[in-house]
Parts: sequence; C-alpha cells; structure tokens
Amino acid sequence: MKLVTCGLPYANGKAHIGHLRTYIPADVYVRYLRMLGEDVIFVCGSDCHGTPIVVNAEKEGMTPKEFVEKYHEHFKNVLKAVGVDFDFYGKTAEEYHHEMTREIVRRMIDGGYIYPAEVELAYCTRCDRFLPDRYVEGICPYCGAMARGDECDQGCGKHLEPGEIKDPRCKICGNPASFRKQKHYFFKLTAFKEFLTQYLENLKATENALNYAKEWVKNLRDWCITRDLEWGVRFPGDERFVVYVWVDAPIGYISFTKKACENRCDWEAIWKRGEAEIIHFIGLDIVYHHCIFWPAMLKAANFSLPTAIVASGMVKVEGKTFSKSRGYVVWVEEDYLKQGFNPDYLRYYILSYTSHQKDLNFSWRIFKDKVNNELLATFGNFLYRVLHFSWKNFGEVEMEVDDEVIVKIKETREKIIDALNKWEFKMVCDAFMELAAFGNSYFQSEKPWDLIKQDKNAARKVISNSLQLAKALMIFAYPVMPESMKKVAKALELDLTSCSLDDAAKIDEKMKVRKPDLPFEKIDEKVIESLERMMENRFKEAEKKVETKEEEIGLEDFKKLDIRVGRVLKAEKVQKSKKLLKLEVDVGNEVRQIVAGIAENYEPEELVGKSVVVLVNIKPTRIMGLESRGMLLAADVDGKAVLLMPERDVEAGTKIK
Ligand code: B3M
Ligand code: ZN
Repeated sequence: MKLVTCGLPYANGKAHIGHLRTYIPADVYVRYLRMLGEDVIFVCGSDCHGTPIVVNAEKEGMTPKEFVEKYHEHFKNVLKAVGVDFDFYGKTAEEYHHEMTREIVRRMIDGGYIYPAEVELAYCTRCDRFLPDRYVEGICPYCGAMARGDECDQGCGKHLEPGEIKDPRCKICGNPASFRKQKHYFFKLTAFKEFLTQYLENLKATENALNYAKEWVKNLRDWCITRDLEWGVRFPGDERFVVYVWVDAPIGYISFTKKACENRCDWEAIWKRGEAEIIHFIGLDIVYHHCIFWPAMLKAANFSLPTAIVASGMVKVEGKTFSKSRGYVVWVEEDYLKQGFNPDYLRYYILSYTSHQKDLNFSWRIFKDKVNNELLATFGNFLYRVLHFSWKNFGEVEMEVDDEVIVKIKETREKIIDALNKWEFKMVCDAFMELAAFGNSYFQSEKPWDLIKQDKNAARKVISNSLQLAKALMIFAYPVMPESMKKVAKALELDLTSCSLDDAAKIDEKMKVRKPDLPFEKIDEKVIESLERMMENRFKEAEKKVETKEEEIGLEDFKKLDIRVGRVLKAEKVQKSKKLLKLEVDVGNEVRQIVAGIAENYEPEELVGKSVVVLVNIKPTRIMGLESRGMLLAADVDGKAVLLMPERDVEAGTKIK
C-alpha cells in the first residue's frame, strides 16, 4: 500500500500555477502507480490556520471560518477541473482534524518532548496584544532583509522563532512593537539530531530536498509550538494557546488519510504500524518542515515516518521569478480555465517542461509551441491519422503485430517506470513522445494510403502495427492527459480507466475502429498575443503598486526629519543667478544660511520677518560656492515654489510633527 500526499494549500487566496507544480505531478504519479497495480491512497486538503488567514479574513470583513470556507471551495473546484483527483480533500478547520492534532501533541507531551519556557515576544502596546508570526514585521537577524515574524521570506528564507525578529513593528497599526515576556511551549527538536541524521541517510528523496535537509540538521534549535491566538487547534497542554500552524498542518496528512480510509482501509496500518509507503509531494520552500520538523514530531508521537519526500522546483512566469505582488503569476481559474483551454495541455506542460526538481518557466508562447508542435503535430497527428485511416478503410482490423513494435512498446514502458522511480516526469513524457515519433515515421514511410491500392493485406499489417502503437500511446499518456486520451480511446472502444500499463503490449485478436475525434485543438496565435498583453498589463499595474508601496514610510522614518519653524532675518539675491536667494534663517537655537531656488517667485524684501518651514537636518551642501544648511519646504505648483508658512504666529524653532 502507498499513501501519496501533496502539501496543503493555505485557504488564503486563489490557486495559481505554482500550486499545480506539486499537485499535477503527484496526481500523474498516483495514476501511473494504479496502472501498475498498486493500491494507492491520495489525499490533500486546505490548510486553514495561521496568522495570515486571520489577518486577511479581518481585512475582508469575514470570520476566519467563512474566509477559509470560500477558498477551500475554490481549491476543491479548481483541482477537480484540472484533473487532480484526490481520494479525500479535507480541511484542517474541521473537528476531526483538531482531534487528531490534539492526540498527537498529547503524545509528544507524554513522551517528555515539550517543555515550557519564558520568551520575549513582540508586543504592540497600541493594539494591546502579542504579535504572533505574520502580525509582526521587522528585520531578519541573520541576513538583515525585511522579514515576517516567522520567516525571512524576502531574504535568506530562514525560519524565525518567536522573539527573534529585529526592529519589530505591528502589522496592524504600524507601531514599533516592544518586547514582553510570556510563557510558551517548546518542542525539543534538538533531542532528535541523531535520529534525523540517520533518518535522512535512508530517506528516499529528491536531491534538492536532501541537500538542504542534511545541512539544516547540523544546526537544530527547539521550536516554540504555541501561539497566543484564537484561531487554530487548542494546545492540549495549556488551553490559552493554539498550536503553531506548522504543527497541525502536516497532521492533516494523517487526519485526511483516516477520512479517506473510512470503510476502505486501516489508517493505523499506514500511520502507526509502518505498513505502507508514505510519499509527500511538496514545494522546495517547505523542505525544512517536511524533512526536519515533521519526522521529529512523528517520532516523538511514535507514529510512522514518511518514506519519501518529492520536492518540486519553483515556478517562473514569463522568465521572471514567481511573485504575486509583482504580477508574475498565472491564476488557474481566471487566466487558464476561463479561456476554455483543455486542462490536459497544462498538465502536459508542467510535466514535460523540465526535470521535476528544476525551475519551471511558464510562458504563453512556449505553451502554444508545446501544444501545437508537440501535442498536435507529433502525438495527436499520429493517433488521428491512424484511427481515421483504419476507420475509413477497415472498420475492423485483424491484428498482426511485428515483434519489433512490441519490443518498442515494452521498452517505452520500462523507460516510463524507470523515470517514475526517479520522479523524473519529463522523462516519462519524453518516453511516450519518442514512441509517437517512431509511430509517425513508421506510418509515413510505409505509406499505407498507397499500399492499400495494390495490396490490402500488406496495408492491414501496417495498420495493425500502427493501431497497436496508438493503443499503447493512449495507455501510456493517459495519466498525463486523462480527458484527451479518454476522448480518442472511444474510437477503439477502449476503457482506459481499467487499463494497466501491461495492456499496452497485449495484442487483441481484432480491433474495431470507429470514427475518431480529434484529441487536441490548435492554439491560435491571436489568443496567445492577447494573453501576453494581459500579462504585460498585470506586470505594469503591479509595478505601480509596488512603487507607491515603497514610498510608504513608517512613523519612525518621519521622526528622523528635524523640521522646524524658522524666521527669515535677511534675504538677498545671489549674484549671477536668476533663481537663487540667500537667506539667513533663525531656526531656534541658531541662525542658518540657506540658499533656496525661489528668486523667481519671491522678492527678497517680502520674505524678511516671515515665518517659514525648514528641514533642519538635511546634509549641508554648497550651491554656487555658497554654503546652504537647511531646506525651505514649499509646494511645487507646476514648478513654481509656494512657501509653506504657519497659519498663525509661531516662535522660531518650534518643531513640526
Ligand atoms: N500550507 C503551504 C506552503 O507553505 C503550507 C503547506 C502545509 S503542508 C503540511 O506552501
Ligand atoms: Zn534572512
């Protein structure tokens, strides 16, 4: 028995192509395993907890429960639409999941792996609350990048423990946070160093995951596993807290397995007695949680351990690093499904573009080329020509297949199995595409359309070989493109849902052929052009937003500015300059010489005695050889300076806040 899972998407936004990079290969893998006769359970579900969900629900004026429900439904529908067919798709907000989490955490407590300790945590005095995880932003203590409370997401990618972040600031009100002590609970991850080192030695995993994990295991720290929040799974050791989202999320794999097993199998055989292989498909960004934290938790609770971790590379969009805020994102529902594209095209793209471990670039142009040149011109062309010719000229074919063809088919099957064992899905696609190319050149060189005019029996032999190849191709490609293959298989009255990979080389006595449907449709250049334009607009829009956002400053930045009311004591024109006035301005504790570009708008004499607004701590500079220490603030009215002045008489030196 095998259990296959996918990383649980946060019910915190729409499904994008980055998600599919995990789910589609996992789905394809499961379909192949089943065609190899394996008993497989395939589960996933929505990750409903964590601070971003609470924060975003608040923003949308919903309760967290309503909020996660909305995105849960979205994910369920989108995944179904792209043919990702889980046995069970749950959500961690459900009671059954809370129960399972509490049982496992209780076991960790009973095992002596959880201890309390005081920690200094970010606390917002204005909001009067502790600031867990995403409620706080600040500076990463490791690399200095801007970071979130639990993760250096823009810099070194490290997990941050509560209290670690520097210069914390409340995400809700923007106030600088202070630190306060609070008692929390820690998981003794450090006690698992030896176990994990050993475990990683034997773990079947993609290189990308293993390389990172083997480095990380050298430097473990205990994990704070409680959070001061309402939304989440209550921590059984102290009901004031909930458990950290990364404690309960992977337990979803177990609670969903239990659900999937109802009346069908024994979940404890899988998760307590080690009687199944447990294979986690994840993204490269959550390797730490799956290769370090999760096996240690399972070990502490005396549960079965994952046997394999399959990490996919990341996704790029039109050559740029995936980023929702920068607009480098392809939304599955509105950008893809709503265009009416066949979901199988996307499945094929994701599988065949590159090695599963490498970065995948999604581009609409490559998409079109792959569909039109590979799926249509090679694969679909062969299937359609063979089926169409057979239907038109024979209707029913007495089969007689050359050994060479059977050998070719068996070789392809071996290649596919070999590639699956390495989780190299591109190699799977390459194998069946190669067989399609072989079929094409065979059909082309034998010219059955000529042959049939002279020797119908010779033509039948060619068609019989070709039909065998066509059937094999449908079977081999079915897991990758289930709907399209089902559609063409109708012409052979072949039920792919009950086929095994072995059936590809089995020779029927006779094959009946009906009028075939075209398996694929050509993608129109105009459609691609309009999608490219749509993407470009999206990038531009996002850029604008990012720019305005970057101009936002915090209160503490503003406080750095020393702005005061000043009184002009003297003013005169700067010689040889049309624009400049040289002023002497009393700024409270001293008189400063300031050179200002306002001569075209103000006469020197009208300024003397007036109150102005001065930025005092700007770096001194020299303008036309004259020192200027300070800057007058003015409104820029189409390039014309209009000086700011206090609305009533104010003493020179008064601070502006
Ligand atoms: N919900 C999604 C992520 O960080 C997170 C995965 C949980 S898997 C147990 O990509
Ligand atoms: Zn960092």
